[in-house]
Amino acid sequence: MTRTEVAIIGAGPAGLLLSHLLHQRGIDSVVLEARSREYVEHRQRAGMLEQGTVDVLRASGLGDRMDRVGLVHHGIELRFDRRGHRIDFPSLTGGKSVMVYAQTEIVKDLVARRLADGGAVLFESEAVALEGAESDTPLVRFRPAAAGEGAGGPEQELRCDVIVACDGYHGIGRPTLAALPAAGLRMWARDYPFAWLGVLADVAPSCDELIYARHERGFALHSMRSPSVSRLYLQVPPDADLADWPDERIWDELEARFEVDGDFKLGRGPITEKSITPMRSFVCSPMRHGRLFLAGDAAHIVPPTGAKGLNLAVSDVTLLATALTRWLRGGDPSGVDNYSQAALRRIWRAEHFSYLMTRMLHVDPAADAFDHQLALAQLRYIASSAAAAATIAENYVGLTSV
Ligand code: FAS
Ligand code: PHB
Repeated sequence: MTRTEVAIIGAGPAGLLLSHLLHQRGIDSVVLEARSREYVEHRQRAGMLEQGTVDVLRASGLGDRMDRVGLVHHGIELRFDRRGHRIDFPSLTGGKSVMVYAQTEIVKDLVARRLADGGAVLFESEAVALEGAESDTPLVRFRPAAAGEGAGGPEQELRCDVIVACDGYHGIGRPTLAALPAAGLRMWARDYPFAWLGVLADVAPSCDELIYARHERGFALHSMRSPSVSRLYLQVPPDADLADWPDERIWDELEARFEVDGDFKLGRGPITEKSITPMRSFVCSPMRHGRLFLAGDAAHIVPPTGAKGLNLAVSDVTLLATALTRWLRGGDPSGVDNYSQAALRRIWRAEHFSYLMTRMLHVDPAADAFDHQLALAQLRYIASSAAAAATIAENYVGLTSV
């Protein structure tokens, strides 16, 4: 593999979807992924799709399995003061809803489709350098999978017209851009004094829709993956160690935080996966310099309280696929020149919503009683005002224009 039009770094949702959308527009790409196919298809992450993401997947021929096994949801519950308050999406957003369909399933669908279409997705092939972003002949140096031994073969070069780093927060795309003075890269970051302990459990969900709970002991989220698999999250300290969280302690803590007047019983079952995710907000700008572009988590991170991370990755690459097509096929650079500015408008809107949901629903250990009352006052306002509830609903289902 020595040349392509678009070299894509990373086979997460951003990189795979970009490759698929470019293929549909007749543009050749190669996806380089450091990890194995097994790893990327089973890494537990997001689960909530905005209406816009669902529309993109359906329109690009990737909606069949999602529509068969995904769960359409018409609202969420905010739980606090031992009471549940439902936020109804269709009545507050002119008929919109959301879809629960795991990121793992989207990645499986995308990998299968790219390979079926003859796409080049090179697993266990780590990009080690992105060169020539300011030239007309950029290239990627990568270590392909040595035959049968996983990543680490002799270094190879992939020449291309454009490099798109979809390589996540810890990838090399952003540092490469940062090392180009002319790019003038700026970064904004906020780390939160808590993390999420996420579990996957073989037990039927105890609710029909997601429950976001603020309890004095901390935040908890009840999500799901199917009628027989629950996905739950627990606010923990940023330095929490999974070794300190045996299953029983997790279930006991979740039960305590979901406490509510009325009949609610949290079902328990075997926990099949546990992970701790740090909580941060991060944005960098610009998301393009010369022939190097960033998309998805490579350029921005949101705390998952607003369920925006995966959805932002989809909106970035949808914008970029159109812009690159206009440039590479029509010689019109207006789309790529505007990509960063257009993407960042949506990103900052999602950053604010995710920040607001995180501060409102989590118990900050450094916060004082006044902060706690402010958060409860905001929750009570949303529970009692259609106008306040509409701001949550329209951001949660995804804004068509920002
Ligand atoms: P990804 O990080 O998914 O993919 C980047 C890919 O690039 C990876 O496969 C990586 O192996 C590869 N890569 C990196 N460096 C490379 C190199 N040098 N060469 C080749 N390949 C390289 N979002 C939500 O909305 N809800 C959630 O609950 C949620 N939970 C999350 C939990 C965790 C632990 C994490 C880390 C994120 C979570 N997110 C959640 C956000 C997540 O879903 C991201 O938004 C989403 O994965 C973004 O997709 P990508 O931009 O494709 O990046
Ligand atoms: C999930 O199902 O993984 C999920 C749902 C909503 C969130 C975060 C995670 O806000």
